[in-house]
Amino acid sequence: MSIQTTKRAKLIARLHEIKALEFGDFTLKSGMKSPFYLDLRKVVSYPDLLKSICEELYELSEDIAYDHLCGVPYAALGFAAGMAVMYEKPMLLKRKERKSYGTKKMIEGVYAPGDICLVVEDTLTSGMSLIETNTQLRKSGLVVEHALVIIDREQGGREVLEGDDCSLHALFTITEAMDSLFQQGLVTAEMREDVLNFVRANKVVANTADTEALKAKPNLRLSYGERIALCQNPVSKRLLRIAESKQSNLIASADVATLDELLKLADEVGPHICALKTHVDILDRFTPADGQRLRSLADKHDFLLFEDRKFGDIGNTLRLQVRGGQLGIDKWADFVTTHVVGGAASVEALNEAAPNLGLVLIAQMSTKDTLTDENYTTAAMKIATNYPKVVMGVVAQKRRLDDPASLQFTPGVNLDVKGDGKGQVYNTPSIAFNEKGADFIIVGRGIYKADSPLAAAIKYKEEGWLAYSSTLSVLA
Ligand code: 5BU
Repeated sequence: MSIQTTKRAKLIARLHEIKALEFGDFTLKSGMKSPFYLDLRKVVSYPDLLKSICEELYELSEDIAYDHLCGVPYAALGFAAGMAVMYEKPMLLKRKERKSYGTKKMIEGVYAPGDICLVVEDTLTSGMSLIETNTQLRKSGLVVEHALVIIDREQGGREVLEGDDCSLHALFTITEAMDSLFQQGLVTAEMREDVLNFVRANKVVANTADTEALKAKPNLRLSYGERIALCQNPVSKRLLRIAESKQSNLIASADVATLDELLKLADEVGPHICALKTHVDILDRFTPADGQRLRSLADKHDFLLFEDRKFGDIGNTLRLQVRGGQLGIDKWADFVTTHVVGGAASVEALNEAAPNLGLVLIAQMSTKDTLTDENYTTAAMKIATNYPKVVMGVVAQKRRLDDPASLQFTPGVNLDVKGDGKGQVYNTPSIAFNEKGADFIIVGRGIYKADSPLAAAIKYKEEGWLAYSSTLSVLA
């Protein structure tokens, strides 16, 4: 056994000894029964152990360049502070309470925009609290690309973090911890199996090992979290991560006439949406600098920017349109719509010109006499699935491809009216999810024309989430 292995084995044995890792019959906060209980907060009472863990975490981070350390409050504060003192690394403190939109800072400490922050967490389950910390740090101008955790419970958090562009470095996975305890004679084979079966059966999101199994069950309606692992497009992963953490599948379509109205609406409904859809060519004024103002709001409230540009031209023109012009779409948008009337070549051309933009193909329109017939829609959806790294999915009114890695965006959603007298056909969120196969609903006038856009956004968010939740299959 190498020195390295011995050190790690001792560490896990000591965690077991102080009952930071306990086995038995536990009832979790959710009411669920668990055969083990993990509480690394106890470690602060054992300086020797705290020190060894900090040493190990530091070794794990040796190849990562960073300016600051930040522990996810509260459990990981001791570890981040320990590393900061032992290795003379500056630390930042993230406040736990939500900002009440005053001047109260969420991040304490001295830093400059663009500084790199390494995040430290004790245990990783769903990854949601880590993501909340990452989001706050990023909103404050810091760059977050890596996270250190002591124990990864292997319940899918790694994939959730991937969707947040954050690489995970774990000291132990729960499998490694259980194997080591078993080899040291500290747990029985049966106990090890119980724990591992429990974590496998209680995935928060699917992990990579489940990918093939999930693909083999195409008719299952998977959760946003589960689909993060299946999607190859990085913007899709981000969108799914936001949907899961904000419990919102609502995309507000901000078809207002002026830039001021757009910015106001974005700030108002921002906390309740996963993306803001724009048509910036209808605004009274817009430059790429205004795109950056939108970007700041998107970062502040954690939503993506979806420019509904509906490209549809030959490759050379597409390239000029996406990169040039007065709008500078590729400088600020996260994803865009494109018609595929020009064939797969248009997808390739757009991707070549703007490789970081997610593409959503218009497979079917919501108007009553649309020309997107069955053949066209099927062909468009085929192109979508042929380019999984580049294409996020389709705009459509009916799901025809059961590929959980491909997202369906459904406009034409309104709770109050059936049409607009100009061809638009409306359905409710419930019909969009239950009958049309939507993954994300797009609501325009239902929100920005409402007396209170904020109240309307909350209503559509709640209806959308309820409708989506009712269509979920439980991951076996
Ligand atoms: P509404 O106000 O909720 O009707 O706005 C719907 C938005 O979705 C609007 O910006 C349209 O341009 C967009 N849309 C649509 O309604 N139907 C389609 O088939 C496509 C886009 Br593609």
